Amino acid sequence: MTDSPEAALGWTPELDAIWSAGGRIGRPGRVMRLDRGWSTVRQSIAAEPLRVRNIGIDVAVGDWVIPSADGEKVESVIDRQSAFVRRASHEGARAEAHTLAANIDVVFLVHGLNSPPNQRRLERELVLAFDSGAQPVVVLSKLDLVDDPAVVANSVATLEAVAFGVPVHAVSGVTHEGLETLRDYASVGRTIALLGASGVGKSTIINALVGDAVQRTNDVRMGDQRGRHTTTAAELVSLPTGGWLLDTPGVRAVSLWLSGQGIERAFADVFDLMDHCRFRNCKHEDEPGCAVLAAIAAGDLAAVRLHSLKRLVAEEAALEEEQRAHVRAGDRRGVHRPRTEGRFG
Ligand SMILES: Nc1nc2c(ncn2[C@@H]2O[C@H](COP(=O)(O)OP(=O)(O)O)[C@@H](O)[C@H]2O)c(=O)[nH]1
Ligand SMILES: [Mg+2]
Ligand SMILES: [Zn+2]
Repeated sequence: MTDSPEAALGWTPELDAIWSAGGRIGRPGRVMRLDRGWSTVRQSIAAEPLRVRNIGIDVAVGDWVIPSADGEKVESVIDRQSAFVRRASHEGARAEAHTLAANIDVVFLVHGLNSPPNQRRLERELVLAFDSGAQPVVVLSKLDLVDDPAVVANSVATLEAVAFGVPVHAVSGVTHEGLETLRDYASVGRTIALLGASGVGKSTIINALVGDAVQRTNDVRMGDQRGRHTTTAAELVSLPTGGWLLDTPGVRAVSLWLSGQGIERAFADVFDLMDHCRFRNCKHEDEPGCAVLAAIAAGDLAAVRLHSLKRLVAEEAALEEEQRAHVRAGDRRGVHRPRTEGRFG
């Protein structure tokens, strides 16, 4: 008898190493769905899923968990390889982190070709994607709506200019052009998620990948409500490619938590320049020997990109401050110190 969960569910050598270090206790299963305190857990592709309770434990869709011996509840959660973390609503209190989904391998950052490419939005999404630990991939949707190939090429190039090696693909969820490329990211056991503004075509792409119309477009057909499907619980949906797709009632970029490392990766070009500023505490405003300002003056760096970075750093600093307030208030959650600290004076 083997204790090893199937790779088809997304079990990886990294997860196996963590489980082994803990003594290979119990039998790990993946949380496929969450409903009000209950997890639907699959321990193998073949077996029926278990329904177990989440009592006093933070469980997210995509987590690998160990159910208790009696199968009643989630005993423990195996360290997440990636996570989407949401800042809960403020409602008078302080912002609080909450994990929306875990162990996502690839996140599609979806933008519509029917509107001008938005570098600022993409920058923010890239930061969030890198923060999560998932691999970002940019998807330009609604390819069928654009007749002029030069327009597509311009949108791709504009986003590539801030994506630094992150792949950019143009697709249509309607004609399915370009969809094969997306399927390649969803091979056996791999988990993908989509992030993007409302209306960019996420549900349409999901429908096309899943292969039937179980989902969920906002299209209301012929005056009835049949096109409207409301996803109420987050779940992992199986794909014909053997991969898994995270389907949620809505992961919005604006509601995700910024945590530091993502900024360094999404703005690696600016950070590389900052290493060459004369003063270690350069604010990149008017200091002599500022390599960032020199690059802007030389036309090698867009000034808006520095502004974007400063805005995101400020936003992150505000979040960190709220988190510290939590800790002072007795919350034992660890405080992450961003590497951006001190680099903007
Ligand atoms: N022509 C065309 N329309 C699309 C495409 N993808 C989505 N749409 C339309 O755009 C609207 C929003 O799509 P939806 O998938 O619900 O977007 P979501 O909010 O990101 O999930 C709907 O009216 C879709 O029919 C596409 O590739 N081509
Ligand atoms: Mg949708
Ligand atoms: Zn500087």
